[in-house]
Amino acid sequence: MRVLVANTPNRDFATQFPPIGALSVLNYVRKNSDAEVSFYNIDALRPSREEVIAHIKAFRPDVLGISAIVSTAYGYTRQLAGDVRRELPETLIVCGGNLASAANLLLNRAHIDLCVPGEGEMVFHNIVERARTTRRPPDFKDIQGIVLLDADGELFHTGIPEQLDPSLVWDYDWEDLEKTGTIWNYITPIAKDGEIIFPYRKDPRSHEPHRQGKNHAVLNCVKGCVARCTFCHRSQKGIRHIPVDIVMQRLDRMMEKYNVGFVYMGAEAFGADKRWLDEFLDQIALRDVLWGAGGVRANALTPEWIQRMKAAGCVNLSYGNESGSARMLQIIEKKVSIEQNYAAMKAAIEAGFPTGMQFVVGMPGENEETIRETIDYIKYGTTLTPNLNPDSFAIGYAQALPGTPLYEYARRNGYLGDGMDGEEKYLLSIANKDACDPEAAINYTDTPRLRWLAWRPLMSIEVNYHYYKTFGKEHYFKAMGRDIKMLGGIHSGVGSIAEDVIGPYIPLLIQGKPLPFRLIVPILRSRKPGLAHTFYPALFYRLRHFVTLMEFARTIKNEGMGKALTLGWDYVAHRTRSALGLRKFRHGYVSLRKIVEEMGPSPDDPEAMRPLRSGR
Ligand code: B12
Repeated sequence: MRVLVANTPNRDFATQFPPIGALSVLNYVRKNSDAEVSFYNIDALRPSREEVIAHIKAFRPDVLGISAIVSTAYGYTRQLAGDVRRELPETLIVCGGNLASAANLLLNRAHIDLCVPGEGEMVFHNIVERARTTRRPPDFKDIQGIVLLDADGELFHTGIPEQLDPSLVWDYDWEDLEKTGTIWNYITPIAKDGEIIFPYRKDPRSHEPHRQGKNHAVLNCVKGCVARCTFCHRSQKGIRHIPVDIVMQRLDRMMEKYNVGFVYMGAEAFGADKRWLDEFLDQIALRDVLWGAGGVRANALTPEWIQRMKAAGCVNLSYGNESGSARMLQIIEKKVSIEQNYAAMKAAIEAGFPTGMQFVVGMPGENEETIRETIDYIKYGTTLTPNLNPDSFAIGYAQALPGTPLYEYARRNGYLGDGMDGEEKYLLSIANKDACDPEAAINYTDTPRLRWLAWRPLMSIEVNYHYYKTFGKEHYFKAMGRDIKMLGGIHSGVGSIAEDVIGPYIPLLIQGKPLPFRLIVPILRSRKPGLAHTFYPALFYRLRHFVTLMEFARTIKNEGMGKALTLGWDYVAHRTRSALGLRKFRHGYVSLRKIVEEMGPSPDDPEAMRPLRSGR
């Protein structure tokens, strides 16, 4: 029995977050059967379409498992499954990962035989065992955790199986990455071009002699989350903390075998369980590694816990701030108050962490006032200390993904077109699209698209100028010059023009001097014209009332007069509608999940889709 698991390439370059979902499923089958298993790291290797098919044909899998952990991988998954269906008709094609929540499309339109929307280890093992005798999807109906088309072609959900005990979660073998020659994409030197990477370089401990030459890696320790934000998708219920002794065994092996001395906690709700955190901090402190924690909830850690984390080697933490508006935090069902959002930033910055901020704008209900509240919050968070970069915040537009209330809101309000055709067209339109790319995003607000597009540059203009006014011109440009390379990492935009446009002038910035004004034209002509307001904060602040007009001009330049006029008409139509009091968003500021639930079950949905639509 030959089993191949492959992942999908997301974004322009491979992530450094190891494909732990795929590897855990693979390792579970290896440990519980005599099947010959192999991993194909398409995300890291970035092979061409022809090379992918040649690789899979050479392996001749009986079962191919596609690990599609983001729903923006629909396009790639459909293409891959189509190629395999054509070349290897005997192979059973299974799709796992978060995309599997779009089972109606995958099974009816994308050549997938079986979808595994939840935790895959046990389910995939059962599938592999059953595939020894049959490849007909209806013959898998008694195996829990699968969505398939039954003998009548009807969608059938076989039920949600038990989840793994926390001690068995993410039991993967790094050697599977060694075998694919991709391990050094995930175990990386702590220094790049002679500079220790962000955020570790901000902590003096990272420069201690005994840490030089050590490697960095992701350490996974907490699966799931305590919250259910309405734009966020996860198909598994609740939160599980991997027992600390197991986490430490895994860390010890990484330190011993791969010379790891720096780790980033791969968690979506780090610090939610204080008894676990207490033991974790004691144990990790003994290992003298430096580490960062992502996915911390703003109401999870007191300043005392943050100080303890710092003492145990933590150099940074990051929150899902999402919004500076209490009303939008309701819509998002963040279960965090605006006061907690403010206090969280204060606690992290006062601990000396270079904590940046992350936001989602454009959820239903967002308007000029809520954007203003978020601008004020970012101004607060980025000027708590002069040591941060004015640009240390990221803004993504709300992106509807299957299995989230936002997706159901979009679907039920006609934003995704009709039926499966509409859904497929939408998923193909966001194929490999980032939330920070508004072009692929849908405007769910009552604000005209031109103004909605202008919100993000307006936020940067206001926040940059506030920093500039707070700490002064010289400090502003020094911070820009100091972090230009670091910014390359965070805001790939700056990195891209750093070399060819402003490169020679970085020394000027480092002296606290502005860029020559003549550079504004090449920057505006570059791939990231929006960076002009980063380097000319005072000028763009004075021009802030024309930011919508600038979006109009940018649309003419990038997409032509036709598209710009369409947006112009949309602007007039929106303003007329709101002048007449005709609003799309006619709900109170309550959880979007509640708003969708009040719409009742969607009439045209097969029963089997219900658990997938509602997510966890
Ligand atoms: C690292 C990461 C990234 C990396 C890399 C992703 C990658 N590897 O390709 C980067 C930064 C590129 C990224 C990008 C995005 N990400 Co991201 N990312 C993550 C993060 C933090 C870890 C990913 C991971 O590997 N998790 C481990 C998971 C997959 O393991 P697991 O749950 O145990 O896996 C189980 C099941 O999924 C299943 N399974 C998995 N594979 C397989 C295979 C088979 C055959 C079977 C049977 C089962 C199976 O069994 C596994 C074991 O139990 C997750 C959050 C999280 N902690 O999961 C978000 C997450 C995956 N990302 C998310 C999103 C939304 C995005 C973006 C779309 C956001 C955006 N629009 O900009 C972009 C992609 C944009 C694009 N261009 O396509 C969402 C996905 C939701 C969804 N339905 O799509 C997540 C879940 C965060 C969230 N909660 O919202 N991301």
